[in-house]
Amino acid sequence: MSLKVGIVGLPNVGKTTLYNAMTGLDMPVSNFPFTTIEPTVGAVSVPDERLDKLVKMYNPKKVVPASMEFVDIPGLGAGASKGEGLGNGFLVAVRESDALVHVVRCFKDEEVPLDGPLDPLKDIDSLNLELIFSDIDMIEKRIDKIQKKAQMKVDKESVIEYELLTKCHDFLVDMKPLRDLGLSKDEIKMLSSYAFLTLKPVLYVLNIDESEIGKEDSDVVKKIKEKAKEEGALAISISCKIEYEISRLEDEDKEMFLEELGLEKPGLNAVVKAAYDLLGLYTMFTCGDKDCHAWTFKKGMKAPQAAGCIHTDFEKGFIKAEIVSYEDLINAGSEKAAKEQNKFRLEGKEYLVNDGDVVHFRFNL
Ligand SMILES: Nc1nc2c(ncn2[C@@H]2O[C@H](COP(=O)(O)OP(=O)(O)O)[C@@H](O)[C@H]2O)c(=O)[nH]1
Ligand SMILES: [Mg+2]
Repeated sequence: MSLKVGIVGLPNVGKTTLYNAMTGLDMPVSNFPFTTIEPTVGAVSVPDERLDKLVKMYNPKKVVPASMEFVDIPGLGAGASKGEGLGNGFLVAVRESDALVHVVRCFKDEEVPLDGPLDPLKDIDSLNLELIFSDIDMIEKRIDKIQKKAQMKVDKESVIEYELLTKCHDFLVDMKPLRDLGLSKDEIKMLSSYAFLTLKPVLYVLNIDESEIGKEDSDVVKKIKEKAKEEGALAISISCKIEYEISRLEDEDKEMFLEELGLEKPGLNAVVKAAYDLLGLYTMFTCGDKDCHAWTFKKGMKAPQAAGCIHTDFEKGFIKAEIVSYEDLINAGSEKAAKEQNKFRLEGKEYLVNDGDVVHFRFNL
């Protein structure tokens, strides 16, 4: 599953700080806008308490968590859709992302330069506007091409496409993102080749002051969370700087620091989990005394396709899947006990794999 989450936001909001915290890498972070000059991709392990419990049960030699890719996409200042800042080259990186994490600056820090007064809601609009302009631009180019054909009703496809694009265009010029338009599944499928930027699922990461961690949300954070809800987007507030510091600590120190902050877990866990959900991803596990492995597959996949996420041969030669749900296995206490309680099932090609299924695929080559 090579799905990518693009990290976007205005300059100096903490994108690279968040990226470094998640990936464990150390890309340059500074107060200069456009410090990051190229999109960088990094793998991030998906935190999963279920895997931790399975590891306790199986005691394997090796543990492999599910992972997903995040891309630090710089250069999206106001005017990006017109080639300003680092230009619209970066819009390509946005286009190639399957979902977006939009980092919003809510922290006050005199030392980190800001373009005008701190105004997170305005910042959100200003970045979203660039994405809207880019989509409008793309639609207008396409409409120019097919308009004549559609109006003369040369073929049915161009008429349908023209009408759909016109509907999208009218919505965008009202400065609204396409994800709010309520398009049907079929319409979304028809539009998939355009990879519209405002149709991508979004998670707002509100980068708050460290003094606000664990406190009640500030008014502006509350407002953004409401706005996100209306848009069908998600929002999480964390301090990217503190998350970065947490990510660099050894386990023991980490726990102490989290306790001091009044946090149960790092805020990053929730960010990664939310991004995973945005992409419509599920996790299945393969377990044994050699290794415990969490695997990512797409919600709605049948057993052979899910098997293909482990190895293409598994899909080609799929015979059956031996399956126990995570809950049944944990409740039974061991694989042996779960088998004795008849909690293992044999499923065939039509089985829709569930989130948390512990699987063993039978295949032949
Ligand atoms: N006070 C504070 N500073 C931060 C925070 N996150 C990032 N910064 C600082 O803001 C500056 C820009 O951060 P960076 O991650 O490079 O932002 P980017 O331009 O969005 O990639 C750096 O000096 C960071 O140390 C935060 O949560 N609090
Ligand atoms: Mg950066």
